[in-house]
Amino acid sequence: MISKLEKFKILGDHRGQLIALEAQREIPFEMKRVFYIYGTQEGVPRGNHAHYKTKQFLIAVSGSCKVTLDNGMKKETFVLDQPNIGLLQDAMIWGTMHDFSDDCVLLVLADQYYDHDDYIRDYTQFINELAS
Ligand code: T46
Repeated sequence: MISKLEKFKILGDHRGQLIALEAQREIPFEMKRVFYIYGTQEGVPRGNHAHYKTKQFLIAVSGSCKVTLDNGMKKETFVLDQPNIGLLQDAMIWGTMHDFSDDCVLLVLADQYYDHDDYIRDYTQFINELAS
């Protein structure tokens, strides 16, 4: 199994819903960076890369999208369609985010600061790195 969907507790009451995510509890690492993707174009995927070191936790806090993870041997596609569901993308896992709904806001929590050199953007290089 490359990863699995994690379900968070919803702390709701008559005023609405609230979800709390804490480092080393719901999120299996210390967070250093948060970014979010929205206003995506129909049929245009994002990602298509792996990271040497960075672990990421992905949550569609609005709308839905799919995430395909690939460990070089097999691929699994996950549907993120509820704000109380998250998915870990570990280091050295190729990830592609696709099939975004118009209203999708994809929140990403990461354990590393942004580093251009942490990216593997070429799939053949990714496979070679796994083998080395
Ligand atoms: C991922 C998917 C879901 C920064 O300056 N800081 C950042 O933290 C990030 C993530 C990006 N950028 C800059 C780098 C590019 O000039 O923002 C621009 C777009 O980034 P990128 O082409 O990497 O966007 P995506 O959607 O292909 O990938 C991003 C993340 O990089 C990636 O880790 O999983 O979102």
